[in-house]
Amino acid sequence: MKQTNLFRLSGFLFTVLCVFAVLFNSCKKDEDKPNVDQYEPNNSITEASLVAFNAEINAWLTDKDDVDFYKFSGTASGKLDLLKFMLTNNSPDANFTITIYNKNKEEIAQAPYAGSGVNLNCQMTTNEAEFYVKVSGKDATSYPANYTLMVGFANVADKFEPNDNITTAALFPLNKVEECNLLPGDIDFFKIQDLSKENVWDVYEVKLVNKSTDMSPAMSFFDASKTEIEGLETIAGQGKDITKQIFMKSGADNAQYLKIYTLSPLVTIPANYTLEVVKKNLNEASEPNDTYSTAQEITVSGTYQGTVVKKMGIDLKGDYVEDGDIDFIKVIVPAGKRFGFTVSGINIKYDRYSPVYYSTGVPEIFGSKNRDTDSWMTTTWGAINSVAYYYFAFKSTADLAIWSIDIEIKD
Ligand SMILES: [Ca+2]
Ligand SMILES: [Ca+2]
Ligand SMILES: [Ca+2]
Ligand SMILES: [Ca+2]
Repeated sequence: MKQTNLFRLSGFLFTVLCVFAVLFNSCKKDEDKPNVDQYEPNNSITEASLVAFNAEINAWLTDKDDVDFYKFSGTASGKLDLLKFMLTNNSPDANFTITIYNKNKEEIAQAPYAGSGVNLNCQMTTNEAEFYVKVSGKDATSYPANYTLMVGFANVADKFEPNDNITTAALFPLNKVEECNLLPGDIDFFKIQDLSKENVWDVYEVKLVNKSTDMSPAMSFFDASKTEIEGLETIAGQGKDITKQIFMKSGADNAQYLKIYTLSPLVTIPANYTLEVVKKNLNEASEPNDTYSTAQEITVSGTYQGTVVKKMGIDLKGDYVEDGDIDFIKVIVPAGKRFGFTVSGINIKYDRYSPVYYSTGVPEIFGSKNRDTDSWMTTTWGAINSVAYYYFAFKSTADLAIWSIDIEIKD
């Protein structure tokens, strides 16, 4: 017996699963049979008879040495699908097998003999649409031994196929539950992107609900440059779900890629799952505010808060080395007024900038960056004779850190 489970050949993957139904045929009558087998001569692969997918072939093995070759050819959809081979045994005691060849006439699988008088049902996953099939048999006590054969696609690919590699990843809608499935050898890639705003960090919850008892789901993530993000790979046992939170920046230049596959072989095919990517909306309404030119403007006294959604990586020298959320505020102090502030927030760092005296002025960091943790300070400048713009940039050494600033503008 040839391989009947997972095996790869020439870059595409086949799984052949066979199911034998112990159904002794009794319905085919002799009057159904034409006098000659219209598919003969078909005794070698080079003289295979061309047959359409889903057409019922009614034919005979004329003697114990007869073999019948068929060629099936269609247009490949590019999607991995289940190809079913259904041979109905119309002979009382013939024992059939089928052998499958690829378009290059290379053998890729042979089904086990079904048994005397027993039907043969096989399936395999493929994204090809050209095959040769050989029907052969043994053990019949009388010839010709009649059979019917039908080969056709099950059309079970989900709506996101083909998405078997990162370059064909399907864009996945946010905040919507979608039905998906895996076939043997299948991998599903999805592109996660949020175009609602430019360059705003947020948290997205990726939820895979496993509808299969066979599938051991696995998930990994890749950045916009299609490099795997370390530390995010998640696996679960058979029949288990996966929920994973990711940090991602919105906008056309930003995306993450999600890869879903199974660690265990599938028995029930396809293995269904639902997928949902929920945006958590954890950033403040004034985003994007990551540069001084998009700073949140503050003109009245009060307490202001925000969230640094994604921390910034800091190296041993204390320099920022990773992209993260920055929240700028711009306090507008009218001429003749004084201004005081108090900053608080666990894991919050902030840069304070020298005042500028025209609204489009480029601020410069005032002295060294303030990176005290959990610190607070109050500063009051003397009133000056011009409107003044004071910038602050809040950063964090931990994700989802909340900053708070009390601002007092007074005479
Ligand atoms: Ca033949
Ligand atoms: Ca896929
Ligand atoms: Ca923020
Ligand atoms: Ca921000």
